[in-house]
Amino acid sequence: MIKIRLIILAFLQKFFGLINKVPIIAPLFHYITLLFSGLVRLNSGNSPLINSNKLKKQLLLYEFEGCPFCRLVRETLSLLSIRVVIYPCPRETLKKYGYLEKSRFRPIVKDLGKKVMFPYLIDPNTQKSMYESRDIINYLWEEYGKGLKKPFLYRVANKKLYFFISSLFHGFLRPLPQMGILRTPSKLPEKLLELWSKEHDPKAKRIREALCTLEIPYILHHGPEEKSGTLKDPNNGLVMNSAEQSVDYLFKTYQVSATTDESFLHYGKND
Ligand SMILES: N[C@@H](CCC(=O)N[C@@H](CS)C(=O)NCC(=O)O)C(=O)O
Repeated sequence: MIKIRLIILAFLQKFFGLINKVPIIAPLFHYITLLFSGLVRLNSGNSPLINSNKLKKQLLLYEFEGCPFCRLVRETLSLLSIRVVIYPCPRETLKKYGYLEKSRFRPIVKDLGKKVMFPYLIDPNTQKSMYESRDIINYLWEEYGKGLKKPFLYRVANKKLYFFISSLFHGFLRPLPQMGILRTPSKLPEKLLELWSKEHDPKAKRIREALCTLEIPYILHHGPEEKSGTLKDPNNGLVMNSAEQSVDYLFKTYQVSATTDESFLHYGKND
């Protein structure tokens, strides 16, 4: 069963890799797959419930875009409208689980929590830190969402069976290494970039994938101050509203060498 999934993923990786090189078709392909990756999750994380941007200290989340468990946590942050600093930890290789050597932020998680597993949340307001997506979600509701009603679609999307099915699509729809799966060596910007994002929004997801692949830390906002998909880079005084333009800018400005390129056929837990 797992082997079949990996063969399908490797096929899609090749196929999408080819499509991604065709200038007219590529943007359409991105739009459709990004749109479906939100729909498959029932646009969970849409319609913010509160605005807790007034939090004394910002939460910190170590995660990566290609990880379905991390998505669960971001959906909840988006729904509760909690601002968070994202430290992207894409994989260095598909071959080994929990591997780190050159990663920018993975070593921090290993030092702090003793495991290389994602998502990992730190809340400096309560001095709490934790692994396990379900524990993190429960914590966020308990700490920041008390008394608020969970929307129906959010509840369905969080059911274990539904999560299992949707996480298959998560990989099938966005299978390329530079979609927040494998790292690309980059320059570390001096100041944190800022992104306004609703979790299901295709534009915002495309930009998050690029920031993740490049291991660029950023403040993830969910508030109404800017439209979802707005990226600000205070290092160059730039504000961008287009996903294509932002992704292009990020790779041109910060990439220093090639993205790790591996086939899902080499995926293993630790070989
Ligand atoms: N039960 C954990 C599972 C977390 C998990 O397996 N995360 C994977 C990514 S999807 C991971 O950290 N893999 C190690 C790696 O990517 O090297 C949760 O719900 O958070």
